[in-house]
Amino acid sequence: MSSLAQPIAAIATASGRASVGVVRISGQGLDSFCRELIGHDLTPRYAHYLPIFDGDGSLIDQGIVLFFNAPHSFTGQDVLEIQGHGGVPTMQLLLQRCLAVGKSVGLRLAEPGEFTLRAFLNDKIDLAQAEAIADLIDATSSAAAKAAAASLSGVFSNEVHKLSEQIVALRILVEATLDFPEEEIEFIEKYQVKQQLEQILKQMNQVLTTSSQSSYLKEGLKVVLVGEPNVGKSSLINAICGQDIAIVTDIAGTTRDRIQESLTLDGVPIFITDTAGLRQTDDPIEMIGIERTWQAIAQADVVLNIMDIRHRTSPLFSWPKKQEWRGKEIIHVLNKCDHLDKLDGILDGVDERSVILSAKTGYGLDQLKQKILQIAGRQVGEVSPWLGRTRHVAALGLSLEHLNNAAQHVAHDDKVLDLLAEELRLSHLALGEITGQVSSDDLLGRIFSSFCIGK
Ligand SMILES: Nc1nc2c(ncn2[C@@H]2O[C@H](COP(=O)(O)OP(=O)(O)O)[C@@H](O)[C@H]2O)c(=O)[nH]1
Ligand SMILES: [Mg+2]
Repeated sequence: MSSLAQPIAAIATASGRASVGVVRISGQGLDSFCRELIGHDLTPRYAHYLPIFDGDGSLIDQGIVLFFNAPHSFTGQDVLEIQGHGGVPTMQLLLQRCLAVGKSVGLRLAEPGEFTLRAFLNDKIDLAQAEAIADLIDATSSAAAKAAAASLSGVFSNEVHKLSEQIVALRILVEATLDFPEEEIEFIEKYQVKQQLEQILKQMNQVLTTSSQSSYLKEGLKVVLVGEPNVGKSSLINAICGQDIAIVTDIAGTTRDRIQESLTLDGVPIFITDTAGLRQTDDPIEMIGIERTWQAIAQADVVLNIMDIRHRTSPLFSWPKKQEWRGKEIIHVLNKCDHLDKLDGILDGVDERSVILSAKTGYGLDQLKQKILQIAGRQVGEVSPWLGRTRHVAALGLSLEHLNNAAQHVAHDDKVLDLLAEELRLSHLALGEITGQVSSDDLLGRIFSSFCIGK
């Protein structure tokens, strides 16, 4: 990773036609650079309206120049922001002029995410907050943007810190008692270790659930439509997406390959897949389609088990042992309800994840969408408390696993303190990866390289 001392510059705004564009520079001790570029000293945090001249004395642009002196800036270093007119040539000229003036101090172009990386390395923000900046910029819905803004303000990091602090408090107690093994049992009772562990486990489970549900806002929910031929899968994907993307006929086996479409439900990106109907067949092409259906099920988060309401047969019931179903959220869709005169009592005693629907008339479609959103942990219009990433979910899962092991040791063993200490250490370590207290160069490289330049 590159040296923090070297100053960096980039155009921070998107390239194109815009009223304003920003060139941003970060480095240690930019005073002399500013003096040479502008001609005089700059008052920190003051909006200077100034001309910027090229090397030959010709005017490039007039704009607002802001100087943030270290450590009171986004990166924690001196930061200069030049707001010029947002055309591409003007922005390029301003950047080139900065690079020319800054040559003597080693000013170079910034890499993607390098300003944010500096903010992280200078303890201005933690790793989860740094990720939230990228998530805020990349958000594809207002719900995802609001959740990312909450993460950036530190809501998620605070939850992780609270968990960390409780584990640390317990670690200190355990490690202090390690040298006195004869006091183990009294120790566990005296400090109510069991109860403390239960309390932390409960909290961690809640944080994990919210993180995993909110990660759907960013990463989307993979939904697959599955059923016997002719139950109305293709009709339903068309109805959900509001357009004819799949061929619908009453000839069984019409859909031979997977058809994918994406849409947004209340801010949650949904990737929906129509599949070939599952049945026993000798047709080699249909067999390939059916193989792909099983693959689609294996990759999905949610399975819509579509049935004809009059027969209610399903591959889920014919092949219940297929491992592809494992861990999937399943919604049972009783389609073609327009064939029935009366719908009363049909859902009595049936799994609550069932919906009566007609892909033909649209009956039940809103209810189905609600059920899909519920799986993503969302009530319509609700703001998620923060935005999780898969990385956070994995780290929380690992931390939880070690905490569970710790609880097991306490529950089953007498001489447990050293094992308990080790599990608590590993649990704490996993949490540290979320906020970046423990992080490798490799991890940082992967996170920051996905940023846009100038951020
Ligand atoms: N009456 C009625 N017919 C439907 C409904 N959904 C699908 N169909 C009909 O059932 C047949 C098979 O539909 P299709 O969507 O191709 O089923 P798939 O094989 O599961 O993809 C077509 O003739 C559709 O028009 C529904 O809700 N009501
Ligand atoms: Mg079909």
